[in-house]
Amino acid sequence: MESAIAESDRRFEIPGTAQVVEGNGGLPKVCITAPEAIGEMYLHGAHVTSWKPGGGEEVFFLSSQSRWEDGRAIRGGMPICFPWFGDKADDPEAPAHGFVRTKAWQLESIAQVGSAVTVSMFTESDENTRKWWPAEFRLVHRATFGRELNLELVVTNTGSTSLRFEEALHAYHRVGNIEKARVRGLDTIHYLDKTDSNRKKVQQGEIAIVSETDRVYLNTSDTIELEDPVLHRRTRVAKENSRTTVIWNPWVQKAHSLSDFADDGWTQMICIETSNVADFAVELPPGQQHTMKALVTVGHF
Ligand code: TA6
Repeated sequence: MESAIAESDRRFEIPGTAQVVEGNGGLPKVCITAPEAIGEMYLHGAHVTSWKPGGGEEVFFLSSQSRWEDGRAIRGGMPICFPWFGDKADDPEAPAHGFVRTKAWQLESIAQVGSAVTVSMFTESDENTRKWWPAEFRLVHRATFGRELNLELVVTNTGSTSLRFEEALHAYHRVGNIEKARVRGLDTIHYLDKTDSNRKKVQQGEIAIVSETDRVYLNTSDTIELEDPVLHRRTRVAKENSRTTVIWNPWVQKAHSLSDFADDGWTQMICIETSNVADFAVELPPGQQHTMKALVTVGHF
């Protein structure tokens, strides 16, 4: 009896470039070895866990203590938050950041596009999703692994009533030393400070991480720049159809409180999240589609 992974590989593999293999915890993943990039994407949560442009350094942080099991989110890489962000406003029992990051998605296609590879996965409303969220939807995550990482999150309202949802590409960027890194592109932007009862504040200048940082920057479509003098790397995140950016570092105590995160993990990561959350949740009429895009590029200095 052919395993589901072997069957999937037979259907979608591009010899020498993309395979479906067994990953951590026995979870299926797509492994990409394209001329311009190496990468990994799990069907569990349609979760990008690795991208190495030009075969060089890893761009994403992945927790050494992450869980790899159905019903749990992978810690690191790029989890997808949908259809709500953080805690569900009207249901404290609901899973944080929604339900699509903890479930198996289906592989739609793998395609070679020039010297890059595009992987497309989807998930849809079902009896489990309706328990938390009585809506009909189809969600596609399309990731193109090349010198750049091109990400699209496509929501289709397949029902007969309007949808209201939040979404985030909750990317964990790897840094050499968080205390030396700087984030630019949010100067003068208003933000909600989740470490201070969601008080509304204004960003002044670049961001330096000096304590637990958990901020939702509002009404901004600007490109974010992450400067890392330890890895001599400058990462840019440009976006489309996204009006909020979340910046997160758990620092010492919060890192210690997370069971799937090493105590010193906070020194090597920062989350930069292309999103539509809070007052910028998306309203989507029946039959309509919304596509949020992010383009990640990496330069060295
Ligand atoms: O994106 C920032 C945030 O919402 C923080 O509040 C923090 O909780 C983080 O996400 C991680 O959430 P998780 O549910 O993955 O532990």
